[in-house]
Amino acid sequence: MGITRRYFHKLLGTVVSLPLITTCRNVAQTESSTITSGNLVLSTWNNRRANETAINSLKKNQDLLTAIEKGINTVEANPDDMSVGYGGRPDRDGNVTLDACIMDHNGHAGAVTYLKNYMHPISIARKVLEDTPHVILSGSGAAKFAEAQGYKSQDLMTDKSRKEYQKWLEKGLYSPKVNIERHDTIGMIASDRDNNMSGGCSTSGLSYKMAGRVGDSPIIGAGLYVDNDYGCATATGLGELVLESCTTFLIVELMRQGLSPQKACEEAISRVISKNSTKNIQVGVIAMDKNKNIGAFSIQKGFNFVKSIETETTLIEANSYYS
Ligand code: SD4
Repeated sequence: MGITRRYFHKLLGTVVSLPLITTCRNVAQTESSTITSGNLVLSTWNNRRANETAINSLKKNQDLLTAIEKGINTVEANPDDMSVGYGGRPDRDGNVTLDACIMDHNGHAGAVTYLKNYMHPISIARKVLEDTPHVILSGSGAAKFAEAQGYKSQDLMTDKSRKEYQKWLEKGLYSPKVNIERHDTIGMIASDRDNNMSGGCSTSGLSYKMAGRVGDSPIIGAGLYVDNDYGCATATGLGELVLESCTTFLIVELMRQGLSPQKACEEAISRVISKNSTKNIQVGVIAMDKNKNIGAFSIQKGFNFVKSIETETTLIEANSYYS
């Protein structure tokens, strides 16, 4: 059933060789932000409601982690988003397994991986950060911790996701899709009025993945990275590629070395491309620096993100390597 990882890499085929800092085919326009002060929230995909929830929370002077948690909670509870939380597509054994992480402006992080039956992994990840000596709790240990924290377990499948899964079982082919439905995994990064930055990321991972598979989203430096002195970044798409290139750590490190968020995003995507043939695979990234300049880039066309400042929320189409 499905394809093996080795076969998958074979499918990826010829590697493209690129110089260190590349000139991308499709030059970005998200180079700078319109604001240098005030609250700013960016989220992957068209997660408008999440962004507005987060910016409203910041406007009320709630702290960054609360804003991020509240924002991401709206997506986790939405049964129509089939890549996150409740209603998320299951693994190939029919279990919805969730990954999430959160990172604060002090550089501390909490994460849960392979968590079953709890709707709000971002909240539990925050508890890991705040109430444990660890960074990651996984599987049954994460569930036990969630229960001890007062979270109630529940079935996360909906009629729709169950029906889709039954249909999928007829062929049982594993083929990650580019830009599924365009309202996918949520990665959120935010900067407050003091220019402190934090971020969070939450997903049900790739549909019909193998049981036990953990993606990039809960891994610090892959799905999310925050360095309050320089910037932060989050990623979405085919997690294996993000994991193998430490994509968000790389973006922040490149900003630390002086690249703008846009150039850093382009370079990090180019690194992914340089190691893989990119037909039919998608990775999208967003980033911001200490001065609230922003960047975004993806391999394929079709990746978008939302940006909220205190007065408005805008959906922005990211530029991509392939047009
Ligand atoms: C994963 N990166 O588990 C996630 C999936 C994703 O939009 O971002 N989908 O690989």
